Amino acid sequence: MTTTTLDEEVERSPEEAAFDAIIDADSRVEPRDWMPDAYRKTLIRQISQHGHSEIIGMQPEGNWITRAPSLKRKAILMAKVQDEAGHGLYLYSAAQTLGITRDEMTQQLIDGRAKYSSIFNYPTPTWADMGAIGWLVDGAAICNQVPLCRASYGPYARAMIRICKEESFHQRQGFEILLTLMQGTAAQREMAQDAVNRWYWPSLMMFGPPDDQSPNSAQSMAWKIKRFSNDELRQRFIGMLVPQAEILGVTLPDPNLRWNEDTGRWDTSEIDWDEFREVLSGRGPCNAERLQRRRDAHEDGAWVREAAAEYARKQSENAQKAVA
Ligand code: BYC
Repeated sequence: MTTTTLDEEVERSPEEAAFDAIIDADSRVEPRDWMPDAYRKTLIRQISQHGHSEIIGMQPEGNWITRAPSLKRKAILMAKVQDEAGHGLYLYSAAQTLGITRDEMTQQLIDGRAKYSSIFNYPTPTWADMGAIGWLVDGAAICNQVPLCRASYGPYARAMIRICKEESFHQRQGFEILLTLMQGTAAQREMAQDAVNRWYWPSLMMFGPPDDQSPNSAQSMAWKIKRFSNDELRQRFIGMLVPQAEILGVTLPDPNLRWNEDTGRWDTSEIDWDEFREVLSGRGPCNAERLQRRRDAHEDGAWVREAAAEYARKQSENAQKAVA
């Protein structure tokens, strides 16, 4: 972790020593504390990507708001998508405390320079996809994000607490959609199984590359931003899914999935990491569509930003006149 040799100890500045002490004590780093540039950079990278994922993540589900099968389903889906907008805003605010502006982050996203979660580059052709996203995608998000509530950077950790509470509701609503379909007609059961087949593997990819190919993990764990490795969390997620799949009556689409008593781990088929790399490099099924939609929304919203800026300018002009 932050263990140092005697030589390094001599070279450490008081600021560095104070930072290391916060990390060692499992305490929180706050915006005004000194922090290494690389720590700041890593947090900006992870938090902004996380925020972008929430914002782009509104699209696959937004696709179904007008077609939800009942008024109740529509109201629930609208609330969920609104929650995701809120998560994006908390995360952008947390990233802003590190010295990047919201405009810069937005620009990085719409220019295609910033990553967002691979999972949102897959299509949502049926209503059952809303169930599979809630159960699998939000389920994976919870596994990944609960440990982030203890991340060493205070504003990120605090944002994650509220986000996780809402993600639990999202996961349950997805489970309930699938349960309802699985108790329906043969066609509905088939639709639910088909959605699970399509979302299962991409949801496992959400945890990131295998540990031996994850360039950021070791340092992020030493800094206590990440508390568990990508593979550890992926294993935990599979362990959570297996009994839930049984209750639902769906089959997880991996013939090699079984608990290995000797290793104490789930044996699985090989994840298709080529597909993951393709999606990350912008060649997934919906990458172009998702980014274009985000760019269009940004352009369509230009008048709102201009009006808000003009209103703020007038307010400040009036305030200055009042003082004079
Ligand atoms: N997709 O060294 P690694 C949600 C990148 S939102 C895309 O392991 P790290 C929801 C990674 O960024 C879910 N890129 O990285 C929203 C890195 O590239 P750079 C989003 C990925 O950061 C709406 C490179 O691969 N959740 O749940 O240590 C509706 C090497 O990876 C992915 C978060 O963002 C991926 N799947 O670990 C419903 C959680 N995986 O940046 C639901 C916060 C890896 O070096 N983030 N990459 O160019 C994290 O926990 C970590 O950033 C990750 C990756 C575990 C994702």
